[in-house]
Amino acid sequence: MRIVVLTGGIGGAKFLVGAREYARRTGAELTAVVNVGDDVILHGLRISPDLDSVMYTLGGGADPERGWGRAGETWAVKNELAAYQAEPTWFGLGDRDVATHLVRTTMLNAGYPLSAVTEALCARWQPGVRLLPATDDRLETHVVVSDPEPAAGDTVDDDSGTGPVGGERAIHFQEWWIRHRGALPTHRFVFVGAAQAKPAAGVLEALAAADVMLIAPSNPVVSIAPVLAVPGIREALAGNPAPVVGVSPIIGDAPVRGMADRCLAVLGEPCTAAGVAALYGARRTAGLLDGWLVDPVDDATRVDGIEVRAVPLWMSDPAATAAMVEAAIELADRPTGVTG
Ligand code: FO1
Repeated sequence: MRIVVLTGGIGGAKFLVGAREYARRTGAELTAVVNVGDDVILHGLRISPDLDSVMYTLGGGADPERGWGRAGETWAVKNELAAYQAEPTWFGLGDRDVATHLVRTTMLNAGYPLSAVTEALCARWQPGVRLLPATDDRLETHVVVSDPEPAAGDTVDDDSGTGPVGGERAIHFQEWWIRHRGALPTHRFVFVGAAQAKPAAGVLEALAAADVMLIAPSNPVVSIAPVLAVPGIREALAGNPAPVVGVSPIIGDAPVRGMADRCLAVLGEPCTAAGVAALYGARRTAGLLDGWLVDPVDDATRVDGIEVRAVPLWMSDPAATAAMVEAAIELADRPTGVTG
């Protein structure tokens, strides 16, 4: 069986640990298509937070408390940059992590696409999952906010074409999240470069050959939407008759982790399992999903055209997460009683 997972963020990395366990047990082949909208160039280095979270987590090198960056990290580079007042000082680059960004940036500058760079980095980490960036092209998530106090180190970029108008400006997602903790008055998210981006090498082939496609319990607005914004990816999911099953990132009225509640509020969408399923939509009404896994606390969730099943969704350990994945595959195999 060939399984393709659309994923991003730290929740997505944890989900892949369970998916890998399931794949090892069943002999399935696992490919992850990973969000690059969080990517940013800082201090001359190309940083790919979601690819790195997945790579470090699956490779046993992630910091378990933070969820991002390396275990056993030290911060000499960060402190030295701060001593030079080199902005942005709100973004912390760990010493071990810097080595990854140096290798990535060197290879990109030499002309290798991000997909090839990722494969090279994974030769060290042996994640046991094929990791593909959604695109090899530049795609950055920017956030249009009410103009906060201008300050040194601001990273303004409004080349989205939908760009800021009077009293608004676009800032990089990392600035919105890390520097401002998502607390600025926020109007919309823009995936800069998405319209021109092409799926990375291997993405369309993996989706066409998939026996089941899973959407990880990642942030639907800033982790999964940028993947689907790459022209051709949504169409590839829809064009493969194999089932698509999503896993809710919301339990009750709160995200399993991260800032999905804030992002959904910006879109005016409810922070519920049903709300996120409706955002993805049912395949039979030109959306994506055949099936949707929710937590037992959301057992009452009903979405027209989507088969909903309840299983515990707390990713407390790899075995619990593998059980979630198994339930998703079972739902894909036997979607019964679809409503609507
Ligand atoms: N998150 C923070 O809250 N503060 C940081 O200084 C920070 C630095 C950082 C460096 C490299 C990296 O790969 C991730 C980093 N993150 C940091 C996490 C990141 O901002 C987000 O959690 C992800 O982009 C969301 O998936």
